[in-house]
Amino acid sequence: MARQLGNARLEVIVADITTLRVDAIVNAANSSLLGGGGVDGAIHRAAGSELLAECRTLQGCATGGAKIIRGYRLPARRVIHAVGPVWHGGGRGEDGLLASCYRRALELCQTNGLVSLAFPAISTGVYRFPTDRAAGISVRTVAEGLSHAPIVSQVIFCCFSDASARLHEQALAGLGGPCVD
Ligand code: AR6
Repeated sequence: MARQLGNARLEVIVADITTLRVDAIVNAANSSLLGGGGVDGAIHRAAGSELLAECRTLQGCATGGAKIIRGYRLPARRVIHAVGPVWHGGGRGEDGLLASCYRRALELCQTNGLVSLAFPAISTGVYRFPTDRAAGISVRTVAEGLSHAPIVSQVIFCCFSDASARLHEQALAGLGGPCVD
Protein backbone atom coordinates (compact mmCIF):
# COMPACT_ATOMS: atom_id res chain seq x y z
CA MET A 1 0.00 0.00 0.00
CA ALA A 2 1.26 3.51 -0.84
CA ARG A 3 0.12 7.05 -0.25
CA GLN A 4 1.28 10.33 -1.76
CA LEU A 5 1.94 13.08 0.75
CA GLY A 6 3.03 16.28 -0.97
CA ASN A 7 6.29 15.50 -2.76
CA ALA A 8 6.75 12.15 -1.05
CA ARG A 9 5.47 8.64 -1.59
CA LEU A 10 4.97 6.67 1.63
CA GLU A 11 4.84 2.92 1.23
CA VAL A 12 4.34 -0.15 3.45
CA ILE A 13 6.03 -3.40 2.41
CA VAL A 14 6.96 -6.73 3.99
CA ALA A 15 10.63 -7.44 3.29
CA ASP A 16 14.10 -7.97 4.65
CA ILE A 17 15.39 -4.39 4.85
CA THR A 18 18.92 -5.50 3.94
CA THR A 19 17.74 -6.26 0.39
CA LEU A 20 16.44 -2.78 -0.41
CA ARG A 21 18.19 -0.58 -2.99
CA VAL A 22 17.46 2.84 -1.50
CA ASP A 23 19.65 5.78 -0.57
CA ALA A 24 19.49 4.84 3.12
CA ILE A 25 18.14 2.11 5.33
CA VAL A 26 17.58 2.76 9.02
CA ASN A 27 18.94 0.35 11.60
CA ALA A 28 17.23 -0.29 14.95
CA ALA A 29 20.51 -0.13 16.86
CA ASN A 30 21.47 -0.01 20.52
CA SER A 31 23.41 2.87 22.03
CA SER A 32 26.79 1.15 21.59
CA LEU A 33 26.25 1.04 17.78
CA LEU A 34 28.39 -2.09 17.78
CA GLY A 35 25.77 -4.56 16.59
CA GLY A 36 23.31 -6.96 18.18
CA GLY A 37 20.42 -9.21 17.18
CA GLY A 38 17.27 -8.59 15.12
CA VAL A 39 17.52 -6.16 12.24
CA ASP A 40 20.81 -4.84 13.64
CA GLY A 41 22.43 -8.26 13.33
CA ALA A 42 21.02 -8.73 9.82
CA ILE A 43 22.40 -5.38 8.66
CA HIS A 44 25.86 -6.07 10.12
CA ARG A 45 25.96 -9.52 8.48
CA ALA A 46 24.87 -8.24 5.08
CA ALA A 47 27.09 -5.15 5.07
CA GLY A 48 30.27 -6.95 6.15
CA SER A 49 32.93 -6.18 8.72
CA GLU A 50 33.82 -2.76 7.31
CA LEU A 51 30.50 -1.50 8.62
CA LEU A 52 31.48 -2.49 12.16
CA ALA A 53 34.85 -0.81 11.71
CA GLU A 54 33.14 2.50 10.88
CA CYS A 55 30.69 1.97 13.76
CA ARG A 56 33.65 1.79 16.15
CA THR A 57 34.61 5.34 15.21
CA LEU A 58 31.19 6.75 16.15
CA GLN A 59 31.46 6.42 19.94
CA GLY A 60 27.87 5.32 20.37
CA CYS A 61 24.65 7.26 20.18
CA ALA A 62 22.07 8.45 22.71
CA THR A 63 18.58 6.96 22.80
CA GLY A 64 16.37 8.91 20.40
CA GLY A 65 19.39 9.88 18.29
CA ALA A 66 20.72 8.73 14.92
CA LYS A 67 24.08 8.58 13.14
CA ILE A 68 24.84 7.92 9.48
CA ILE A 69 27.56 5.78 7.88
CA ARG A 70 28.24 4.09 4.52
CA GLY A 71 26.36 0.98 3.37
CA TYR A 72 29.40 -1.09 2.32
CA ARG A 73 28.15 -4.40 0.80
CA LEU A 74 24.48 -3.49 1.15
CA PRO A 75 22.49 -2.39 -1.89
CA ALA A 76 21.61 0.72 0.14
CA ARG A 77 24.18 3.54 -0.11
CA ARG A 78 24.00 4.55 3.55
CA VAL A 79 22.93 3.15 6.91
CA ILE A 80 21.34 5.42 9.49
CA HIS A 81 21.69 3.92 12.97
CA ALA A 82 18.79 5.01 15.14
CA VAL A 83 18.56 4.09 18.81
CA GLY A 84 14.99 3.48 19.90
CA PRO A 85 13.83 3.33 23.52
CA VAL A 86 13.32 0.17 25.54
CA TRP A 87 9.61 -0.01 26.46
CA HIS A 88 9.13 0.36 30.23
CA GLY A 89 5.37 0.89 30.23
CA GLY A 90 5.22 4.32 28.62
CA GLY A 91 6.08 6.53 31.57
CA ARG A 92 9.73 7.14 30.69
CA GLY A 93 9.32 9.29 27.60
CA GLU A 94 9.27 6.30 25.26
CA ASP A 95 6.84 7.87 22.75
CA GLY A 96 8.94 11.02 22.40
CA LEU A 97 12.18 9.08 22.11
CA LEU A 98 10.76 6.83 19.40
CA ALA A 99 9.44 9.84 17.45
CA SER A 100 12.86 11.45 17.77
CA CYS A 101 14.48 8.49 15.94
CA TYR A 102 12.24 9.01 12.92
CA ARG A 103 12.71 12.80 12.93
CA ARG A 104 16.50 12.56 13.23
CA ALA A 105 16.69 10.02 10.38
CA LEU A 106 14.75 12.36 8.09
CA GLU A 107 17.00 15.27 9.09
CA LEU A 108 20.07 13.20 8.20
CA CYS A 109 18.57 12.50 4.76
CA GLN A 110 18.04 16.21 4.22
CA THR A 111 21.60 17.16 5.25
CA ASN A 112 23.16 14.31 3.21
CA GLY A 113 21.10 14.74 0.04
CA LEU A 114 19.31 11.38 0.30
CA VAL A 115 15.94 11.08 -1.39
CA SER A 116 14.80 7.53 -0.55
CA LEU A 117 14.88 5.74 2.78
CA ALA A 118 13.45 2.68 4.47
CA PHE A 119 12.61 2.23 8.15
CA PRO A 120 12.16 -1.00 10.13
CA ALA A 121 9.64 -0.92 12.99
CA ILE A 122 12.13 0.51 15.49
CA SER A 123 11.89 -0.74 19.12
CA THR A 124 9.12 -3.25 18.41
CA GLY A 125 11.28 -6.39 18.70
CA VAL A 126 13.82 -6.89 21.48
CA TYR A 127 12.86 -3.48 22.96
CA ARG A 128 9.17 -4.56 23.32
CA PHE A 129 7.50 -1.28 22.29
CA PRO A 130 3.78 -2.04 21.60
CA THR A 131 3.55 -2.57 17.87
CA ASP A 132 0.29 -0.67 17.21
CA ARG A 133 1.43 2.34 19.20
CA ALA A 134 4.83 2.34 17.46
CA ALA A 135 3.24 2.13 14.00
CA GLY A 136 1.10 5.20 14.71
CA ILE A 137 4.06 7.17 16.03
CA SER A 138 6.29 6.22 13.10
CA VAL A 139 3.80 7.13 10.39
CA ARG A 140 2.65 10.39 12.03
CA THR A 141 6.20 11.52 12.80
CA VAL A 142 7.39 10.84 9.26
CA ALA A 143 4.37 12.67 7.81
CA GLU A 144 5.13 15.71 10.00
CA GLY A 145 8.90 15.51 9.57
CA LEU A 146 8.76 15.56 5.77
CA SER A 147 8.07 19.29 5.82
CA HIS A 148 11.59 19.73 7.27
CA ALA A 149 13.09 17.22 4.82
CA PRO A 150 11.69 18.29 1.44
CA ILE A 151 14.44 16.44 -0.43
CA VAL A 152 12.94 13.08 0.61
CA SER A 153 10.58 11.71 -2.03
CA GLN A 154 10.25 8.06 -0.98
CA VAL A 155 9.77 6.57 2.49
CA ILE A 156 9.34 2.82 2.90
CA PHE A 157 8.01 1.31 6.12
CA CYS A 158 9.73 -2.05 5.79
CA CYS A 159 7.82 -4.47 8.00
CA PHE A 160 8.94 -7.98 8.87
CA SER A 161 5.47 -9.53 9.27
CA ASP A 162 2.02 -9.16 7.74
CA ALA A 163 0.65 -8.12 11.14
CA SER A 164 3.16 -5.27 11.38
CA ALA A 165 2.37 -4.21 7.80
CA ARG A 166 -1.37 -4.07 8.58
CA LEU A 167 -0.74 -1.75 11.52
CA HIS A 168 1.36 0.58 9.39
CA GLU A 169 -1.24 0.53 6.61
CA GLN A 170 -3.94 1.50 9.09
CA ALA A 171 -1.80 4.37 10.35
CA LEU A 172 -1.09 5.46 6.78
CA ALA A 173 -4.78 5.34 5.90
CA GLY A 174 -5.45 7.61 8.88
CA LEU A 175 -3.31 10.34 7.35
CA GLY A 176 -5.62 10.96 4.40
CA GLY A 177 -4.14 12.02 1.06
CA PRO A 178 -4.39 10.13 -2.24
CA CYS A 179 -3.66 6.40 -2.51
CA VAL A 180 -1.22 5.59 -5.32
CA ASP A 181 -0.11 2.40 -7.05
N1 AR6 B 1 14.29 -6.48 7.99
C1 AR6 B 1 13.27 -5.73 8.45
N2 AR6 B 1 12.80 -5.79 9.72
C2 AR6 B 1 13.39 -6.68 10.55
C3 AR6 B 1 14.47 -7.51 10.15
C4 AR6 B 1 14.93 -7.38 8.80
N3 AR6 B 1 15.95 -8.11 8.34
N4 AR6 B 1 14.83 -8.27 11.22
C5 AR6 B 1 14.01 -7.95 12.24
N5 AR6 B 1 13.14 -7.00 11.84
P1 AR6 B 1 14.61 -5.49 16.64
P2 AR6 B 1 14.52 -3.22 18.56
C6 AR6 B 1 12.07 -6.32 12.60
O1 AR6 B 1 14.55 -6.47 17.74
O2 AR6 B 1 13.24 -3.72 19.12
C7 AR6 B 1 19.16 -5.51 18.68
O3 AR6 B 1 19.84 -6.50 19.38
C8 AR6 B 1 11.54 -7.03 13.83
O4 AR6 B 1 10.59 -8.01 13.47
O5 AR6 B 1 15.57 -5.73 15.53
O6 AR6 B 1 14.64 -1.77 18.23
C9 AR6 B 1 19.85 -4.17 18.77
O7 AR6 B 1 21.26 -4.29 18.82
C10 AR6 B 1 10.89 -5.84 14.54
O8 AR6 B 1 9.61 -5.56 13.98
O9 AR6 B 1 14.98 -3.99 17.21
C11 AR6 B 1 19.32 -3.61 20.04
O10 AR6 B 1 20.02 -4.09 21.17
C12 AR6 B 1 11.80 -4.66 14.20
O11 AR6 B 1 12.62 -5.10 13.10
C13 AR6 B 1 17.90 -4.11 20.08
O12 AR6 B 1 17.90 -5.31 19.31
C14 AR6 B 1 12.70 -4.21 15.33
O13 AR6 B 1 13.13 -5.34 16.09
C15 AR6 B 1 16.94 -3.14 19.44
O14 AR6 B 1 15.64 -3.62 19.61
